[in-house]
Amino acid sequence: MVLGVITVLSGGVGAARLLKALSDETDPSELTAVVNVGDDMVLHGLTICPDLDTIAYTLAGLNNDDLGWGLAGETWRVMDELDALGGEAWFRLGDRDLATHLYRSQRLSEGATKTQVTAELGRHLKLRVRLLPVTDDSIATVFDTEVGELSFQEYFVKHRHGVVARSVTVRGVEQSSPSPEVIDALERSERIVIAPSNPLISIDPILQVPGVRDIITRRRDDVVAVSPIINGVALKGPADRLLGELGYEASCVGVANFYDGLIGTLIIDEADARHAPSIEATGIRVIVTTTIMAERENARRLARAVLA
Ligand code: FO1
Repeated sequence: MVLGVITVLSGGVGAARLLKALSDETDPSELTAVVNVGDDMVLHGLTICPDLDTIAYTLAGLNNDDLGWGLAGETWRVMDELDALGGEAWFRLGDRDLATHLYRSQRLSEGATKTQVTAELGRHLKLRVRLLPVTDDSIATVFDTEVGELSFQEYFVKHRHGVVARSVTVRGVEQSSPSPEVIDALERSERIVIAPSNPLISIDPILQVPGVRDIITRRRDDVVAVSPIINGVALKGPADRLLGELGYEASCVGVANFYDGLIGTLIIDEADARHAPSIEATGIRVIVTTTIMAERENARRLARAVLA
C-alpha cells in the first residue's frame, strides 16, 4: 500500500511495534516518527532517551522483547559492579546499551542537537524510518504523587508506576519549541498517526510542545489514533490507571475524549466494538480491528487499517 509521507506521534513499545508493522506495509523511507522526549533523563552524567532508543532498537531488530526496553542478548557487568559499589543501579543500563548513551552524551557535549545525534545513531543502525525527537530543548515529565514529586523514571521504574498520581506536568515545555524538521513533517505528511502509546505521559508531552497541538488540530481530518486501551486495560504500562486517576474513563471512550478535537479517526479493538456508536456520536470516525500486535499478521492488519 502506498500513501505518501506519514508521521507517527510516538512513545515507546506500542509505537515501536506499530512503526515496524507500518514499515512492512509501506515504504519505510516515507515514515517519520516524532518521538516523546519527556521520559529522557540525565543519569551518571549521561543523557538517556528511552523512547527514541526503544524505537530505534525495535526497528533495527535488536530490541529485547522480554524486557520491552534495551538490547537483546544484553549483559549487565557494569550495572552489577556499580551496584556492588553502592551506586545508582535501579535504572539498569546494559553494557552494550551504555555505548548509545556514551555516544549521545559526548556528541551533545560537542554541541550537536538531539535531532542530529538521533540521525547519526539511526544511520549506524541502518534505519530507514526517520526518527525525530519532538524538540531539541530539555523537557521533563514529572509526577505529583501520594509519595511526593517524582521524575518520570522514578515513578515508572523505581516505584514501578504503583503509586497514585495526582497530576502530571511537563517541565520546561512552555519554553521549548519543536524542531524545524518536526514542523515540516507534521505540515507535509499526508497522514498523521497517533501511536497506541500512553496518551497522558507519552503523547501529551509531544502535544504540549508549543505549536504542535495547533498543527494537529488544524489537520484533524488527516489524524488517526490507535487506542492503547483494550477492554479497559492497557496492554503494557499504567495508561489505564492513569486515565482513571487523572479524571478520564479508562476505556477507548476515555481515549476518544482525551483526543477530542485532535483526531478524525480512532482505531479501537474488536473487544471494544460496543463503544463505536458512542464515539462516533462525538464526530470521530471509528475503525474496529485487532489492535494487539503480538502476532505479526495482526500487527500488519492494524498497519493496513492505519494506512487505509
Ligand atoms: N525500564 C524498567 O522497568 N527498568 C529499567 O531498569 C529500565 C532501564 C532502561 C534503560 C534504558 C532505556 O532506554 C529504557 C529503560 N527502561 C527501563 C524502560 C523505560 O523506563 C520506560 O519503559 C520508558 O521510559 C516508558 O516509555
